[in-house]
Amino acid sequence: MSTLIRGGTIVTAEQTYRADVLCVDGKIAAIGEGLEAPTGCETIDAGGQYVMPGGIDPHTHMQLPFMGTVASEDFYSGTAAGLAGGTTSIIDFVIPDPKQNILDAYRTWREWSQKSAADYGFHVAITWWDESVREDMGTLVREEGINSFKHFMAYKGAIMADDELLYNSFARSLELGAMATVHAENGELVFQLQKKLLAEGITGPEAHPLSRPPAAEGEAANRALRLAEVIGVPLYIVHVSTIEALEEIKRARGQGQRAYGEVLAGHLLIDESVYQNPDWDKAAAHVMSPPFRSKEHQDALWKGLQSGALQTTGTDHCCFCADQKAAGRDDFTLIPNGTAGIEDRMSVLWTHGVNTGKLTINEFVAVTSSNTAKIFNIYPKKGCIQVGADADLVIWDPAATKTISVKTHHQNIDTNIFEGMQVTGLASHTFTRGKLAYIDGDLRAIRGAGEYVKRPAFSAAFDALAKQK
Ligand code: DUC
Ligand code: ZN
Ligand code: ZN
Repeated sequence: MSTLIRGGTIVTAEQTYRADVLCVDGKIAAIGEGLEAPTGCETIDAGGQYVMPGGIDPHTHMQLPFMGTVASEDFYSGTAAGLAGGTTSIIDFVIPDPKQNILDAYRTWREWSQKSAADYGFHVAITWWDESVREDMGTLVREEGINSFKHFMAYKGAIMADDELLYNSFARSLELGAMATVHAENGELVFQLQKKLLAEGITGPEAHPLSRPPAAEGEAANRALRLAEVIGVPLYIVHVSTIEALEEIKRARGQGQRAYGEVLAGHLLIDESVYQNPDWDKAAAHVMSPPFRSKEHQDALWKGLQSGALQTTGTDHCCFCADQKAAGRDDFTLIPNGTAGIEDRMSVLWTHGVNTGKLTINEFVAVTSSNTAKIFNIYPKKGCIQVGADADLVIWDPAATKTISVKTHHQNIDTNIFEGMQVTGLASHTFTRGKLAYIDGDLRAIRGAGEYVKRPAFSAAFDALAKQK
């Protein structure tokens, strides 16, 4: 099967140039001006448009069992929605219950993800510790292509990792050549503040950000980074939402630590006023952790992205509909945490990043795709346009415009946090390993067409680091 994308301007993280791209059997086979279409080859005209690596969302939770319910978006509907927005790969999370065998949990998530329409991989959360977990982490890295382990420093009484667990798992990650990652919020502090707010009779969604102040994130980011510094393991902090956490990353990087930060499209563009909405459902629809913050934090996050202190953008796509959020009508701590974004991440970042001059088009590719591929060791298979790479491509129309709405999105959720936002710059065509999955509003995602992407360990680089210790 071959496709020739003709007449577009290729944009990678490094370069912008006019060339055609020939895709054969799922891979990029040739790049050059005036390429000839082989017999039987489909030709797509990309004149006046950009041809970019498909987006990679490093942070999604499809059909996650969480807070007494299950996320409404499954691996098929979620990856299909991603394809409609130009995202061609995701890294989701296996989250074992405490005491659940982590290999069993991994197999369960692999089963669920069979229906994916786009390629996918997994970070595996370490939610408890014993010798079997230590052993099984090795199996996951050596045999299953897992190279990152996630630690929730929040969610006390459920999946929270204490310092002992962080120490053991970070040290084991270093040994294995895997990246340690954290959700940085001080879970004890959040728990105590939740109790205090409820006791004071503050039970609505407006209490959610009050229970998770920026200091709770800054403290956890500092603690995780300091542990990682002493242990010598690289650390990636997911969904950085505050100045406090960003400053910790900058400090660590400035001291030569291998520290990375991800920012969510939602945290860049939505502020905490959403929790004051007198319509309970609308306020609850924005309950996610960490919460949306003040404009001051948003400005700092943009600068973090522009300066390279934050390297990747994700969504934490985790969908709960109004009937699910209603579980917390009398107690905000029971509102399932999560919001959607996979379909809109690329267009909102283009609109508010590229169109405002904050990001160049090459930086856009870096922060939506290439940096994630590099940090999680799947580059240049993913995140780049070169011969031999997977033909995960998006043809991007910088002039196309739309108003984001729940009425037209493909995500399986009854609300959209970007509702009413006018965006300019949209995917016109999305290819997943050479197959056209989206053309101008026509979503042709195929259930089960996505493949699991193994991510090799970083042994050589890690060996060098471990030796310095
Ligand atoms: N935050 C959310 O909002 N949802 C899923 C997990 C998380 O950390
Ligand atoms: Zn999180
Ligand atoms: Zn998450």
